[in-house]
Amino acid sequence: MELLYFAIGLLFISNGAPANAQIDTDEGEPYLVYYDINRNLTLNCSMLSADTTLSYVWKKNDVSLEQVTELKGRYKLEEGGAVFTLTARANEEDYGNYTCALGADDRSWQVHGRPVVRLPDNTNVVEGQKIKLQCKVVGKPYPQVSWYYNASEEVNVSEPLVEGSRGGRVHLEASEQGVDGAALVLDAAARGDAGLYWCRAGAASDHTQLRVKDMYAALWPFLGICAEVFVLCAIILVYEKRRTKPELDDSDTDNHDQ
Ligand SMILES: *[C@@H]1O[C@H](CO)[C@@H](O)[C@H](O)[C@H]1NC(C)=O
Ligand SMILES: *[C@@H]1O[C@H](CO)[C@@H](O)[C@H](O)[C@H]1NC(C)=O
Ligand SMILES: *[C@@H]1O[C@H](CO)[C@@H](O)[C@H](O)[C@H]1NC(C)=O
Ligand SMILES: *[C@@H]1O[C@H](CO)[C@@H](O)[C@H](O)[C@H]1NC(C)=O
Ligand SMILES: CC(=O)N[C@H]1CO[C@H](CO)[C@@H](O)[C@@H]1O
Repeated sequence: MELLYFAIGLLFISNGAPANAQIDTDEGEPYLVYYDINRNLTLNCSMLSADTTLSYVWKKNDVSLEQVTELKGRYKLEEGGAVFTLTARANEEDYGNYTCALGADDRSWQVHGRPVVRLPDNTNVVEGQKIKLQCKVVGKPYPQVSWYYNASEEVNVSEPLVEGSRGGRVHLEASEQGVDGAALVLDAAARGDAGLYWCRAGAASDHTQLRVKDMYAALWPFLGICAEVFVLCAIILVYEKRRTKPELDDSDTDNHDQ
């Protein structure tokens, strides 16, 4: 069943279609529907009924729509109550279980926000230091986040990164926003750790290019300045010596004169 949901989900993703669920299921299982955050959400419950006195009863998470505070003034029911449409942009909190019933017939949707993930384009770390990559996830319920690594753009194969990878230097933690496994900590970065780090959630993925800087990279300009100062001091010293020597000779002769 999970696989079927996933397949339906993929169907929506590949079509880029708005979440207008109109597939029929016999078992009364909920449809898994993805909506895009900041876009529309429409659910079509249109059913045929001989009894014209019946009306559609809609619920979100078993609560009548009128009583759902986060939906107040943000939706409309059309076509005799059969079609639910958000009149405002869908937000992250619009996910949940939606049901509609017409007499004894009912339909249900498991509505999920389509996941979007974000990583910074570039990440730098000094060799030997620890780095934490934060994968920002949008779309509830938050999906399972996984991490992969490619050594470079040209390498097709990717290495899955899990807790304990890289000889125990990789740790997966909850991110700042509280999504499990959405933060990757890499201890004691080595030069060979450079490459592409991918964060994936459902069909969404993003990557960051990790650069590992030479431990002495920051030190070189400083050493350069030190060397410069040293050479300058040496020149001044030599010059001073040359200049003071005759002066000393002068004073010596002066002393002799006195
Ligand atoms: C979203 O809804 C608005 C207003 O109801 C409509 O103009 C727009 O075409 C809809 N977009 C999609 C992708 O369905
Ligand atoms: C809802 O479904 C019915 C029956 O399939 C169809 O006639 C109607 O156009 C649909 N409405 C929307 C808004 O998709
Ligand atoms: C929606 O229903 C599923 C089972 O069908 C359940 O696991 C999930 O917790 C429900 N979600 C909410 C927000 O109630
Ligand atoms: C990488 O994958 C692309 C398309 O999937 C293929 O064209 C290319 O030959 C592959 N490169 C290597 C080195 O396997
Ligand atoms: C070139 C490239 O990006 N290769 C792979 C890197 O890892 C991702 C995520 O696993 C793959 O989708 C890419 O094919």
